[in-house]
Amino acid sequence: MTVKIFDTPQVQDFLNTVAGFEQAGGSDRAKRIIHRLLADLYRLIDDFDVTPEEFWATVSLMNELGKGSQFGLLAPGLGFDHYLDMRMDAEDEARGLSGGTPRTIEGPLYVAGAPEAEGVARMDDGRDPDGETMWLTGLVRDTDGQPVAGARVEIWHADSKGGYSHFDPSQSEYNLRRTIVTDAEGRYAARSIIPSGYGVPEGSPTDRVLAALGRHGQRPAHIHFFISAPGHKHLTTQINLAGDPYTWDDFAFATREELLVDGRVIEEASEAEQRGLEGPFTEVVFDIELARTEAQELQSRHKRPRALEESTD
Ligand code: MBD
Ligand code: FE
Repeated sequence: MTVKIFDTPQVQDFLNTVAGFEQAGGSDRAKRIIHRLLADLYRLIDDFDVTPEEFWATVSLMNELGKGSQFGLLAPGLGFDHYLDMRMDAEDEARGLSGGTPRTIEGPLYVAGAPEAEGVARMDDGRDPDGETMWLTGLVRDTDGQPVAGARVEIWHADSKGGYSHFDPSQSEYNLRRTIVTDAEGRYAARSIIPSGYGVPEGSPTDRVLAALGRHGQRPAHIHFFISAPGHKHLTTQINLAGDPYTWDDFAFATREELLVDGRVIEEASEAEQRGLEGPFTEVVFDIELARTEAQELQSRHKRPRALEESTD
């Protein structure tokens, strides 16, 4: 038998009590948000006749997600990260702050405190036997085309197996993570290895949620960037290496047409020599355009708990 009780005064009064509406203390915003969230969930339980078995299986799944620190992984899979991007894009548009290279999601695998270099850096530790040499370079300019010298370009990406240092204990500290400061011409350059795509760990709680939706947990090969410079809007973005089967089938919904980059294989020894490389390599060029702003709060990345980053609240 199915019953519907959500709209009764008893349930509505109960929700007000649970959300702390009758208490003087606490945060008004927290109360209103929790009230809405619980009301939506109570109604969902009523509408879908969620059984106690289903409810407690979900609680257990959430415990497992938490135990594995996987909420930050499930979030992009459920589109939250991209949804926040869509909201920030709309906000920029409304404030007349659009223009420049588009943003896309940070993801859960950034680690603060990577080594810094001026102009050029080597990012890989040379220990990935399948690592194919990549030369990653580009110019940072403002939206008027003026080069931005001294811009901080933070780059992080996966190895040839799709693993990220810090989270993959088999890699050395800060492998494939660097901060490069652009030179007088606004250029950054990195020697690294071509990253592989990422896959959500098989059988993990995140994987099980995606499987229930008939979805996979794969990301195309990509490289993450934070770019910042005084007087310019902080940019969080990624590039995708073109030709990946998951380019338009990213479980994290981060692909944007403007951020697709074609790697160019270069065989000439003279070209390698110019860059201090020993053999054939793939050159990946990503030029970045930063929007100008005097607003200080738009010039740095948003606060978020991150690995090895001191929390600020
Ligand atoms: C990643 O490498 C990533 O960038 C995202 C968004 C989610 C999981 C793994
Ligand atoms: Fe990633």
